[in-house]
Amino acid sequence: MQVSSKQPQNAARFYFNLLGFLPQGPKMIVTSYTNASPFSLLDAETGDVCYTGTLEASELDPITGIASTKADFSDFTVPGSYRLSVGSDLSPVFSIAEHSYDALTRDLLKMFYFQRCGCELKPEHAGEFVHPACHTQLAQPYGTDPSTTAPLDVHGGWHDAGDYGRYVTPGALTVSHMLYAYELFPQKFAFTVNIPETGNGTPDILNEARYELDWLLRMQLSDGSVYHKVTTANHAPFIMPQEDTEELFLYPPSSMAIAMFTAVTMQAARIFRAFDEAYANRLFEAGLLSLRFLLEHPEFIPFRNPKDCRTGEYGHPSDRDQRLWAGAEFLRTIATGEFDSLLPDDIDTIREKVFARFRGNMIDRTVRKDSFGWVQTGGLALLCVLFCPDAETIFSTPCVEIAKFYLKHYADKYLKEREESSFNIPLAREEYTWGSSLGLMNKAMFCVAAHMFTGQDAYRVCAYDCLDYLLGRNTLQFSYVSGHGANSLKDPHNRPTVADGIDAMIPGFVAGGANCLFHDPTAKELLPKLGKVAPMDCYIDDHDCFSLNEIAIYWNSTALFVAAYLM
Ligand code: 9MR
Ligand code: ZN
Repeated sequence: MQVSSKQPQNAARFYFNLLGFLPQGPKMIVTSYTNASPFSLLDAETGDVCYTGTLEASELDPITGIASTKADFSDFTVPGSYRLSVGSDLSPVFSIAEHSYDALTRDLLKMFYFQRCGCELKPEHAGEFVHPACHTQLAQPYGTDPSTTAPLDVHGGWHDAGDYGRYVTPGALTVSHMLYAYELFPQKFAFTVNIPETGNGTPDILNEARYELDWLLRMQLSDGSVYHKVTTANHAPFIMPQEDTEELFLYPPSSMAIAMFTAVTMQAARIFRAFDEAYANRLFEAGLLSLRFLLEHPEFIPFRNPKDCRTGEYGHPSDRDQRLWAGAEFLRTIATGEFDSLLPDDIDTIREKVFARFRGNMIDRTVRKDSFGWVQTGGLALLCVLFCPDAETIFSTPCVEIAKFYLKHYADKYLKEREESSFNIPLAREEYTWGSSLGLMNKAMFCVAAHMFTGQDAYRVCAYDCLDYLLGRNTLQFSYVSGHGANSLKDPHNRPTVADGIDAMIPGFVAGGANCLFHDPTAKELLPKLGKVAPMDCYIDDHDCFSLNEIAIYWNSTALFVAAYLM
């Protein structure tokens, strides 16, 4: 458990991004002063005053449980080491530096390598965090008889989170976050992260995404449907992955899994085309097969855990969000013309049907357009439409207008929420729930999209603010990213971390974050005892608290998207 602050008890408190600031980024530190006092920025070495300003007074905020003030020195851009001085109080030293987020971005990507299943993690790539290949046993389709139905080889992919399950919907989602990051700002991904494929001519972000895509392809059935997940019946205890040798089951297809598989294979086909044409064709054909299945099965195929299965459910009462996204990716990818030789004779009928449904879901207000999560994927459809060359021809002018409307509508809503927050972050009380890091990074991603699309700086600033929170500008003065920031995630709910006997935590893992809804027994018992009642305080760095301190691939991929854009 780790919640302590380096600052003395009675002194004023300073809440800031523990990784430091970028010269071109906004710069704001929250202080526990409550008056509109003057503040100054001091050179940490010489003590010289470099900048002066006045704190913005604020009132007690029920989300943070404190009254606080903001010191904004965004227009000061000189790299160096500084302290903030208010009254007789001095903040700890912090930096303004060009490369403040470079290592962070690399580690956020490298995390996925450590989640790899079905291959040995070797010392030359994994350092001390090695393990032999895991979960290589064949998997039995759930409810089938092994004497008549042969078990299948579905090795590979990433462990979803702190558990060893592999689930199609969050897997496809995470890959898409990575692919969009690459597709929208490829210039940011020239760096490598020392994985087995490094140096093969393909950027490492795509190499890593491909590890999951290969597994997704194994999860597809010959009729185009896709298994919802492959897991043991129960979560393993805290053991290393290679020790988890219980029987693996393939749980039945859901229309969410099929639609998300379709969407991500269509998107990946478009992006991998420049690097490996044969692979792109394979992805396209797999996507087309699943698309056909969706068209022939317009009904919702839900997924519920059978009674004897206790691993993650990733259920959802509708598949319209997923179908919207799948339709968008299909329409965009076929319009590139690059897969013309693979198109079937009835492509015009297929395109017409897909477009009609895409349009219906676009107009449907109940299908959310701002979400990049596994429950709702409408935000991905929005990215697909907005950043598509020749969008109006492919998606029709009214649909593009709808996408533009929602982009502005939600991004402006987040700006307003940020404006009203004493810590400058667009996170409402009810959003301090399981995976609040995703809630916040989702909004930051949306702001990145709005900034790219409109060029308006306020959206970029809001995205920085969200990252500042994740990296320490919160009431706990805690960085939710392991290995980044003086006070950072050390004891996550992550089986290998608990079982490996190594003291150090692998850098670059994002914790689920503050959650005031008491979703696990330890959190329920300890949070009130520790006096943590304000939503932003509701967090403990303890691996027992799975609803606060688990790690997950989609918490990393959203943070990766944001950090890479802003770095
Ligand atoms: O991230 C998921 C969170 O939004 C849900 O509230 C929670 C309970 O259904 O499940 C989380 O997902 C977990 C999944 O079910 C199994 N692997 C670990 C995931 C992260 O906690
Ligand atoms: Zn494994």
